[in-house]
Amino acid sequence: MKKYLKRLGIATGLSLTLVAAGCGSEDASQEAPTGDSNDDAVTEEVSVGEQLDFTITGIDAGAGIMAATENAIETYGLDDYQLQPSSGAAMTSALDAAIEREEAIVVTGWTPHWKFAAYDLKYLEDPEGVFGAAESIHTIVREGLDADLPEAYQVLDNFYWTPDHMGEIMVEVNEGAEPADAAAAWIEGNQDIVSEWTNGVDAVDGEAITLAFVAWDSEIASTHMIGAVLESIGYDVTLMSMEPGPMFTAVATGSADAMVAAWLPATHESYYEDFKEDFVDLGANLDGAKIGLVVPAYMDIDSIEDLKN
Ligand code: PBE
Repeated sequence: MKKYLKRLGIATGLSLTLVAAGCGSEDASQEAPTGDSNDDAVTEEVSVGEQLDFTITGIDAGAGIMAATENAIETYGLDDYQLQPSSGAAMTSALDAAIEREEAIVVTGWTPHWKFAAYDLKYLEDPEGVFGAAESIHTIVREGLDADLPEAYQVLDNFYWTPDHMGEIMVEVNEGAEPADAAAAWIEGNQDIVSEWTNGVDAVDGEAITLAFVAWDSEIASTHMIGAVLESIGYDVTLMSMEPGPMFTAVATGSADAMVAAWLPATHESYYEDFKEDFVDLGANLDGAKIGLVVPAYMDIDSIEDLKN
């Protein structure tokens, strides 16, 4: 594989520090030809892969974006790379630490997500289309919910918002708010939108409903929000956090009543195909979602293909 020759600039803090330390030693200054500028001293051959330690920082192993990234590694021939599983929270703290030092990092990223408001980031282009085009997030309920809890069914069927709406809750939570508090504040400030989901729906008297979700930042926001809306019309709401496979299983078997966290058509395609006969898909609650590989804007690459260099 032909290695890409990279001229290190200010952005690659670690290498610059190493070179600077070298220059400070007597040996290095003796070896350096007279008149050598600092600029030349920081020119090195470090491939993008080496800068990244051939690691893609991932999230929880069952996430759809992890399977898609394995597929990208295969499709783009990124044979030397490993996909490091972690969690959504560990991924964003690795991103934060790398940006703090202006180091190279590539993460499994998705929109809506607060990280795009907090940092200057970019998606790597995906000319092979491995990560699919725009995604929608669907609301899925158990068989029989329309008969058993018709008011909840109506609200869940009506629920539709935008990536910006979801983002407002995510940003608050990232800044330290409890998800329930951030959801309540959003509902308070967006009565016009929420009333479109609840208008004409009768109040209920403490009937129990359980919502399954995975603790991804986006789904923490949406599930707490819609849970609070259901509480506002009288439901006794339980939010159950679980892994992605169990989330789909729970709604398919009826151990959970609903979820608002199915990313389709691509991200959760395999889970969806496994269970689609056993639950009811109420369609999109959000359009314009996206998954892909994400890097800090200061990195000198634009496409997943560039990871090979
Ligand atoms: N995500 C957020 C999930 C769906 C929601 C993109 C991390 C996934 O990859 O499965």
